[in-house]
Amino acid sequence: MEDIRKIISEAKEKIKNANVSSLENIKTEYLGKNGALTQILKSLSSYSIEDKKRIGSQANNAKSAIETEIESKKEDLKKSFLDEKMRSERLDYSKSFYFPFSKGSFHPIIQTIQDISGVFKSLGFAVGEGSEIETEKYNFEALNIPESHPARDTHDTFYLEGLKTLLRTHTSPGQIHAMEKNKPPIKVIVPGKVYRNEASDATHFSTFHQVEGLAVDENITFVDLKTMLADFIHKFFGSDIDIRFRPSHFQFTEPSVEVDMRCIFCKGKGCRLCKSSGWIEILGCGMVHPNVLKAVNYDSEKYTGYAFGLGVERITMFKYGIDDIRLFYENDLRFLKQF
Ligand code: FA5
Repeated sequence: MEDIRKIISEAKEKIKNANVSSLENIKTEYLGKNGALTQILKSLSSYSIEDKKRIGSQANNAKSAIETEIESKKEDLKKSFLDEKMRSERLDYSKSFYFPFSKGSFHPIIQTIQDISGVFKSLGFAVGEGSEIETEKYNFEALNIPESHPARDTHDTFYLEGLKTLLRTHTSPGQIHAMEKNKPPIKVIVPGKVYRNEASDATHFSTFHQVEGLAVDENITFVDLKTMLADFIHKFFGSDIDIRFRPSHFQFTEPSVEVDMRCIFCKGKGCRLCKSSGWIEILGCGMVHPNVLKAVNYDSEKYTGYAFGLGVERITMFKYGIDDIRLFYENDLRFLKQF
């Protein structure tokens, strides 16, 4: 209880002195996945029922109090920003228009999706489309994540109120749609926007883009996946890029792997962006789990396949040396005009 009281007063003090970017960091520090309060809530299982109730309710009150403080600080910052903007950007209505008008351009993320799609097309993939609103069946069940499976908790899902639908948390439902609509052999990518109810930092955002990939045929092996991905990465970034394959876990692939790129910001020495590891994760992948093939009535004895999902924002950050994912979504023309 003493720890919780300390956390509240420390957080309030930090929020009082925060600016726009440090406010997000404070949110992550206290309320994020590994935040101070989240840690306390996670540790509750080791307490007696009485203590669990007492500490749990205090921790939840503290969480709401910090959230309220952050929201009210956000409003204050927004107001002082707008006041300042009004003062500094008085429009001169007497000025005439400048010709020619600027035509605008594609957003860097859309450009990257087009570039990524171009490379995959050259590797024999078709380009498919998915839907941002999905049902639990496609986002979870058909992907071998049954109801009440703990893997659902890691997805930080936005459910749509009153409906049995949600904002897709990854592009992997695209695998199921592609298999339902086609018979093997299949070789397709599905790019699109995904949503997660999670705190943002330099490499995480609550709305981001992924490119899903799926190949199903007879005799597809893990070697096909590995060589194809290495081929893609070298075609996209050039041959001197350093990547590593790291064992991982996804419910819908077995075995599963994540691919990291050596951090270009610190050249692998360790920095804020790569969380001192020298590597940044860009994609998850693996061999399609037999249960996923069975969910679409494919013969899992006859067919095998690989699947992957890569993070478009991370790839764009690497491509152009951008050190904060939030820049993509601030709509600052000084940033966007560089692309
Ligand atoms: C998935 O979403 C799996 N569906 C990927 C997959 C597909 C695995 C097919 C196996 C087979 P993950 O949550 O790790 O996995 O996200 C994949 C990639 O999206 C990450 O490697 C990262 O590049 C990017 N990513 C994940 N969370 C965020 C976020 N909050 N902000 C920006 N990019 C993110």
